[in-house]
Amino acid sequence: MPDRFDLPAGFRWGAATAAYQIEGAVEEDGRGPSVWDVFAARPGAVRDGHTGAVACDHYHRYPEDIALMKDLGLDGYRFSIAWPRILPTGSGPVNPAGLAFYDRLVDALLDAGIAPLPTLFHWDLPQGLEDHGGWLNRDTAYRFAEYAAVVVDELGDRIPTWITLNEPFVHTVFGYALGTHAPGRTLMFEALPAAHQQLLAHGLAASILHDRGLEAMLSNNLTPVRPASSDPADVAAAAAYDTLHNRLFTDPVLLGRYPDLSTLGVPDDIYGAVHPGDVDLIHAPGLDGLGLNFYNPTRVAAPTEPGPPFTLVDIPDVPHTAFGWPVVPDALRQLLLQLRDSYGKALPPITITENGCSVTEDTVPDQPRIDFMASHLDALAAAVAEGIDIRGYYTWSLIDNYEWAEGYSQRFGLVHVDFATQARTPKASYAWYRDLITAHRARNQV
Ligand code: IFM
Repeated sequence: MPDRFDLPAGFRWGAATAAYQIEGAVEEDGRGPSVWDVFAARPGAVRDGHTGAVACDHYHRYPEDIALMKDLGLDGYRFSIAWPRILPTGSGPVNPAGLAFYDRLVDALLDAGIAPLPTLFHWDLPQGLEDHGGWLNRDTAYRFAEYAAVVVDELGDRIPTWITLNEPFVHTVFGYALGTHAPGRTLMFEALPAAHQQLLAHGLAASILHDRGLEAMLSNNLTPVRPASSDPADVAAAAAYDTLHNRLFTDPVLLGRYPDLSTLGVPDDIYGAVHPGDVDLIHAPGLDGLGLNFYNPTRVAAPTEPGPPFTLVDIPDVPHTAFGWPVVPDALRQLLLQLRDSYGKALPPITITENGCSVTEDTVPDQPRIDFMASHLDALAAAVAEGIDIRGYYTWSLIDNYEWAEGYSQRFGLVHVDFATQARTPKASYAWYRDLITAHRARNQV
């Protein structure tokens, strides 16, 4: 395959997963319950009552999965560490068996020549902390810092770069505002202290990483927001949604201040959650890299009924994924340019830490996924040509896995998983990605 994607020589090719979505073994080796174990057991919470109890059984099958990664030629693998494996109730005594699993995983990755890129929190909060309010309790940020120190002291000798949090927007809004994800709270805007507390946790953990000479990244799911029309009401609604989805999670980290939240009707101190000095704790450590998870742009109109000051509307006349998400690859390029315009010199190098699509009934032929990845890599190369510093691309996901409230119905993997037998079968996209990586290496002689 010719290397049509003009990306820099040191560009890092990767794939991503997350603990609860692949590991299974939820009661093994001393792991404590997470909010997702509890939420998924609630009748009606997850499609078809699916849980992550077994998932891809990666906890036992990680050698096979690393062999697939090696064959694929990955430079890096993004995974997450399950907090309840390390500290089963969220704080207190460390569970050595939990740490030992990640020791084995990291060593096996390094043996395979694959750089581990861990995320410290990808939504599986220990239920013991949720019982005390979860991310609505400021204390959780400090418990996260303790957990981060334990993990980093164990694995930091082998891993230079860490992601603190995955998608605090999605965790806050789906988990605490709308209740469609764990922990299932329906607080609407009063959920936003959970956002602040996660950002505080990020800042505290970033300082811990820097104190040990390691790099800190944060992975946000960002979306370019388009008004449905040029009507000033739609334009104002789009600005409000942009504040909620994007700026609330990026401005404090990169600029050291929260955006004006009055358009959301949220007080400046986020219902008393923001204490003096917090924003400094979030901003001062600095960010060594921004992890960008990109799936789709968002079209926004003025609200038609009382409630949030915006309505999300579909984007017509574009293809949609099995999930119903609009496919607009150039929106990735536009988002990257917008980030540069908004943050200028404060914008650190970017790594795409997730990008991919679900194809519901796919097995091995998965041309829509190849088309999705190819078109987004074209957009990425265009952004690089316009001067944006992009260091790597981690596709979501290496293997089909547990797609949260959708259970196992949405398949995002380059590798098909038969959840009855756990058989792994590489899809057409796997071969395509392997050839792309090989061609990029050949062209750059690395
Ligand atoms: O599966 C999720 C992942 O956990 C976080 N980012 C989006 C993916 C697809 O929905």
